[in-house]
Amino acid sequence: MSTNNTLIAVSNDAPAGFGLIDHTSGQAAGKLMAYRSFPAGLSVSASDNISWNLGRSWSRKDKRFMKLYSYFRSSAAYRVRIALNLKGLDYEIVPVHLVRGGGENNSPDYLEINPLALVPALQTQEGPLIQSLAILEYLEEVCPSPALLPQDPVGRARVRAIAQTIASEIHPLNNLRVLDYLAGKMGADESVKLAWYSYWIHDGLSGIEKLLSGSPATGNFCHGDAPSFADCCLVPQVYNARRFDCPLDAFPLIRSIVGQCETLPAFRRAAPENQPDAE
Ligand SMILES: N[C@@H](CCC(=O)N[C@@H](CS)C(=O)NCC(=O)O)C(=O)O
Repeated sequence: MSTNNTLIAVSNDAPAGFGLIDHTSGQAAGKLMAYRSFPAGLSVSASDNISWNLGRSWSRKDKRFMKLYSYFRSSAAYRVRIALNLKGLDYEIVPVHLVRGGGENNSPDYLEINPLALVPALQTQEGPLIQSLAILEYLEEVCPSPALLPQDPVGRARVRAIAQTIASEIHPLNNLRVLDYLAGKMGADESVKLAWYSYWIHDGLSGIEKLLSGSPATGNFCHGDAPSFADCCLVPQVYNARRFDCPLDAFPLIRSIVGQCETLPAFRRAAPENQPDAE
């Protein structure tokens, strides 16, 4: 596959310091990780080993490049972990415990990264990015392949609508701070809290099941036969539902799509139980 004028983040095994690509041979160490637009005149092959140092090197060795502030059970962080894995990007997990000591997300150090005291945050060379859907959009722009949005505008709108339905209509109602407020300030006991949780999961996933079953665009995944932003959001939401024993019998299509996603290593590696901070 020849990819004219396209290049490349970097490099698993690059030697210390990155040399410029030899434009004639295309030789350097490493493996294709991501694409960036590149000045005209360069032609490289996706199978070439390349590293890149034009002032904005991306390196697997240089873990300062991308750090994901994450909590293993955070479904918003889980979305980003899936997208990073699907795109084959390397990153370092920085665990932020949401419960211990009143929540490390409330520490002054973390508030410098995300003043909203929420995970995830993605630290890039350009600074920290927050809000999982904004981070997904960023990743799609800096690393368009493999695409997590369809090519056509209607398809893109549909995928974003499913992702936003999960991220905006379901997840915020069941976030930790909301549950803590219910229990603390509103005096809800554990059973009321669980009833609240289950109700909003059921209500939200009912809507998603309708969106999926009512559209010929649904395939093995939420949109067609490849994973998209929608699947990055659906799988963590279903993980939350299972964690709190919310019944999923009424959602056969959701269960089938999640099953399909879970066959992919990118999804499995992103799962809470496979995180370095899993408990
Ligand atoms: N809209 C945000 C939501 C982020 C969010 O709510 N994160 C949760 C974990 S899933 C969190 O940090 N909760 C801490 C808290 O509620 O105090 C996003 O998509 O990034």
